[in-house]
Amino acid sequence: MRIGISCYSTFGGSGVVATEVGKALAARGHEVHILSPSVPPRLVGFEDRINFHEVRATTYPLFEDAPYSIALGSKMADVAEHHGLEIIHAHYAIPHAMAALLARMAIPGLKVVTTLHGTDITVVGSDPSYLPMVKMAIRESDGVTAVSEYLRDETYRTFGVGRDIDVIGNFVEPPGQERPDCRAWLAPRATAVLTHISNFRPVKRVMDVLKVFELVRKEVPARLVMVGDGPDRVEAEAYCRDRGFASEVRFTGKQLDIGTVLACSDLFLLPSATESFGLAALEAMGHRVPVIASRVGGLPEVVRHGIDGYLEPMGDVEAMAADAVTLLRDEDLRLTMGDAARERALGTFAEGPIVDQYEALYRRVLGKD
Ligand code: GMT
Repeated sequence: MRIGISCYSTFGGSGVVATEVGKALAARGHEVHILSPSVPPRLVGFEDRINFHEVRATTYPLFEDAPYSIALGSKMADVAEHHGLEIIHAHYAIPHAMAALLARMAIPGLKVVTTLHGTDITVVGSDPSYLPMVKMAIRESDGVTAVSEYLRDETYRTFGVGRDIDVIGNFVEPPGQERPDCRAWLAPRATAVLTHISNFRPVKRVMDVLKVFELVRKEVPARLVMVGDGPDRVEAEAYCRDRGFASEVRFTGKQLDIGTVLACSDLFLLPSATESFGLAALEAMGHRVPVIASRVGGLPEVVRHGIDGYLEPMGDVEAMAADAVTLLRDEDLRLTMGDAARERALGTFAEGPIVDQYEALYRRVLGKD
């Protein structure tokens, strides 16, 4: 098949999933064209059957903002026409799904599959300034997927659309074996390493990560590694300085090689306000790292409370810290949970079966079943 994939190029789950799906499809022999404002972080290296198309919205003095959605629709139509695309797979509804529907109007026969990732439904998509168009895009796409049952149900509840939505989760690959041992860079000997990875947006509640760590460090020698960047980083760094534990927290900024950090981590913290799936948690689990997270959104579909980690009410930093201390004081329990987490991540959420589901959906919308 010849497939166009549209996604954001910023660090974030939807771009990661889109790029990894594209790479997996190309490895299976499909021709893949990725359309994005710049090269997505996971699209490193030259790979056969993967093509990248930069989307640029030309500006004009009349425009207050260059109309990116129109430029994206135009690029989709152009690539579809000249490379014979059969499908555009839009990752994150706004504005990729609407742009793909415009391209479909320009190129008869082109099909549109939309994957809903999270805040395109739960936060931004339900805002009245976007809701009618998100609803239309969900209704009119030839296929729609959501990354969890929670997100599918939220979509039905918020938009009242009466159509089938396939649930296809995020996935991970088995971690590569060759990694530098970074534990000595992160923490002194016999000190636990807690890790958080996100884009530091309010929905991630990075201040809760710090509050959990602040309680844990009183009980167990520990270091915290904060990977990523975003609007709440300045406040987070200031908090660590003000509370006198800045030297125990390492802010790494955005990192491509999260595998190396996870391979040196004992626990992963994800106290989000909402999380449609929680790809970062799944990646931690793939590295045998138990997860302590909020019991919100799709996280209970990923992390099994008491088996792969712990789920606590959102904002309950005391409970999360108590869980962390329990695990850090009981190495056998932590290793057992780490093994269970890895088995779940690489079993239920392995790349192969998940990409099979996307392929089957493409065939279905193309009538190739
Ligand atoms: O940052 C992004 O690219 C999208 C982001 C979001 O806020 O929608 O992440 C979502 O998509 C990921 C991949 O499907 C999920 O694993 C994340 O849970 C989800 N984030 C939220 O729901 C907050």
